[in-house]
Amino acid sequence: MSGSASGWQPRAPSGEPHRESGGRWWGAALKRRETRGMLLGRGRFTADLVRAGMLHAAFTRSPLAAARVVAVDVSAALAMPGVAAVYTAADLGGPYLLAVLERPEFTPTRMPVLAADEVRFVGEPVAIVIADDPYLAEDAAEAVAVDWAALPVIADMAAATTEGARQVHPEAAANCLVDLTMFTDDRLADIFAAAPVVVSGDFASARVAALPLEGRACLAEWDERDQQLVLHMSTQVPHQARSAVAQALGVAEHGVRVIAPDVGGGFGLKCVVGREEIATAAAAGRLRRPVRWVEDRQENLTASFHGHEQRYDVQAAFGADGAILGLAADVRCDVGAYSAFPFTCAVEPLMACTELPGVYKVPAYQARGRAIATNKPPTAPYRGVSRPQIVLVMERLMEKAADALGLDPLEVRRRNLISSGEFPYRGVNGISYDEGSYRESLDLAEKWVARSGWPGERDQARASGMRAGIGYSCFSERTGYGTTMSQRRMRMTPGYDVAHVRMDPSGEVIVSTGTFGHGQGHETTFAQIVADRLGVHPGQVRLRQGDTDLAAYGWGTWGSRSIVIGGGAAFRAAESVADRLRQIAAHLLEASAADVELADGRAQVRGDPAAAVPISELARIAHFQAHVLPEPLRYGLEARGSYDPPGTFSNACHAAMVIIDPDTFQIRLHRYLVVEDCGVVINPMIVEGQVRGGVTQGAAAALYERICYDSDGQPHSATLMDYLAPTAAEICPIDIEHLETPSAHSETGAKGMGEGGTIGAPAAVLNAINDALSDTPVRFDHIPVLPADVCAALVREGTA
Ligand code: MCN
Repeated sequence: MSGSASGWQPRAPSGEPHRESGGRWWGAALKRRETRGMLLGRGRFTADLVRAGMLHAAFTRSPLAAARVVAVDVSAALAMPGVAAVYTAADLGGPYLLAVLERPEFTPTRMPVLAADEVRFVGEPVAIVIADDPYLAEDAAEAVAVDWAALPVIADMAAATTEGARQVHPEAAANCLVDLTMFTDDRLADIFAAAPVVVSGDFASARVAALPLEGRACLAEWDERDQQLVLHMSTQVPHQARSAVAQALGVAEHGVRVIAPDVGGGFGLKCVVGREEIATAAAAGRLRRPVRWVEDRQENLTASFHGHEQRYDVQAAFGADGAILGLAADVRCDVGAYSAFPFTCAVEPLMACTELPGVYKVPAYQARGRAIATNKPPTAPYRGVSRPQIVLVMERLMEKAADALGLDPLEVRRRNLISSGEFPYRGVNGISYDEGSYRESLDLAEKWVARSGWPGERDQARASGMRAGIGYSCFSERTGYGTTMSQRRMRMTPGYDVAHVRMDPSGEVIVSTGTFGHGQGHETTFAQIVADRLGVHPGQVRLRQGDTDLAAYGWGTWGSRSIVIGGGAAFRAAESVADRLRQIAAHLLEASAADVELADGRAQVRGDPAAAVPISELARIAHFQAHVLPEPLRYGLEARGSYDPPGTFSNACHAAMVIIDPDTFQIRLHRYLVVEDCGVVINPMIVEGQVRGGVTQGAAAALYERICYDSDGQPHSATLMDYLAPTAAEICPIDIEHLETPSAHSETGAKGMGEGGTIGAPAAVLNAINDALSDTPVRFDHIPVLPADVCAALVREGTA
């Protein structure tokens, strides 16, 4: 643990081994070992997988947002040369996915693998076509003749909640799939009545797409020898994909093996299971031939899972000194037509209501959260899961209160931040916040911004006729929570994870895990953790992951859980193997195991360099000369570790500077700073890469990205011409400072951080935009803010 009173301290400069932990590889900025292959074009993505006799799948999809399926005629498609099969829902026996939250407020709805009687969004699949090549499959998919009977479209939450609106699902009254009153407080009415200042807002964030480089994709093949369906799939959650296939197709879990190749980005889109992969698996099982499906960009933008379309109606009461007195929120999430498996559509309202107070001390709180069904694609837990939105809400409220009270907005934040001496802090939401550096990160960010001359640059830009502004956001990121997730009451509750560490006869190490890094650099960081424990070089440690036949059950990678849970499990397993190595060395060196140290590839008796044996020699003896060892040490060098932590909060403060062109109203990100604290940093280079990627996604949500639909539920952002994703040219350099508050709820002291960049950026950018407009009455509470929004608002105010 660190030496300072608050438990935090500046970490060692990038690249230096982490000495505090006593480790030699923790804290080292080792190059990502998985990157070289990718850069040389040697990645192996699902679309790279080819099999002899492989067939290709394409889907016949609905052109309407809401319609009854009157009849499907597949004869023309089937008659096309090279078409091997066409299956409808009836042909497959009507398989479906059912995600369940075990709460009375939740209405379970089935997501059919192929729609049978009714379609609920443009792009919903009604038939799968299997053909010799992908182009032929697409042509044949278009040749499937469907007789549609159009239904009135529920295109948005306003339409869905209008009195007497048609129900997207007959079982979901008022189109509400879940309605949760999470917190109530009888004192709030009096608090609001008496408060010197009450601020409020109608905050909104647009529907966005995760935009992985490779979209969803799979190759399903029947293994006759093992009598097993093998599904190679671009997924973050191989075991949940296996469970989904087994449940939907009614087969034993051991009859399915899911293997994830390289994944070209997941970002939450791939932590749920799609229907296309199940239909492809069903087709391969029937045809006993390999079948591959690779989503194209249009399908990815229109027919996969989206994220983050939310509205918040929030009021907050503040005292004259800036202290927040009460908070009341009504949260509505447009979750589209279905509940995604296994998390359910409640994941966003649940997260929003539970975590809204965030890093601030809120004494009285009430929150209602709803998931509203519409005729749009379902949503998945996109990176950050409601936290980009709730941070935006709280950070806007801080600014509004400061405005109303005539106080400095950063002072208002300080007045409310949970501070050292108050940890562990039990929030009004029932959450226990472990030690963090909320205040320290804000202090450092403010100093850094001043020292780096941002205010001067802002003044200069303003003097030259531009609009320029600086914005901040403070937030925490709950990471690595295991079975404590059971509070949500999902029928499939994510929890602990497992790791298996074994040393082979040459002294090299294989680690298999139930987590699945798909771009986060686990091959490197997990190797650093295990190498430290075993006293070997990280280059000797190989990670095996993403294969359901390798780990008993694992929960994959999402929710910034891997370093804490998977890394903790690997730490424990490696510790057990290290114990065994120490005992074998002690036996050979005639010493006490407690005196044996493992480092630099040697087992050595402490203080006696001559009394040492190479670890590779211990491995050789353990395997090839086991008879020289006493009975309990004879059975190889391996151990299983598992870990189920309660969760730990990392935290950060972001600062952004934007410049708005007064003629074109284009908003340019000019400067960006992140002060982050993810506890013990295992690999600073990887953490910084994660931060930069996350900030880019969050800034994109604030400035560019939105999926649009018209009132008929037709998508208007079906290509990357219409859906604006930033390139490197739009993102400014991102400076990063680290603080380190080691977590007591993590074997390594590390806290997760994989979503933080995305969580903090929208609020910081939005506050910067509002600061740039501070000489006008215009303020925005929604994202993205587009040049057209700025132009229209300034024209309206007569200040353009
Ligand atoms: N790390 C570290 N020290 C710490 C914390 C983390 O060295 N104190 C390292 C970890 O070892 C890991 C990486 O940073 O290599 C991220 O760790 P963690 O915070 O545990 O997050 P996960 O590995 O569980 O990744 C999930 C997170 C999420 S939720 C999304 S969404 C996301 C993200 O990661 N999707 C990504 N980053 C992504 N990056 C890529 N390239 N692709 C995605 O799809």
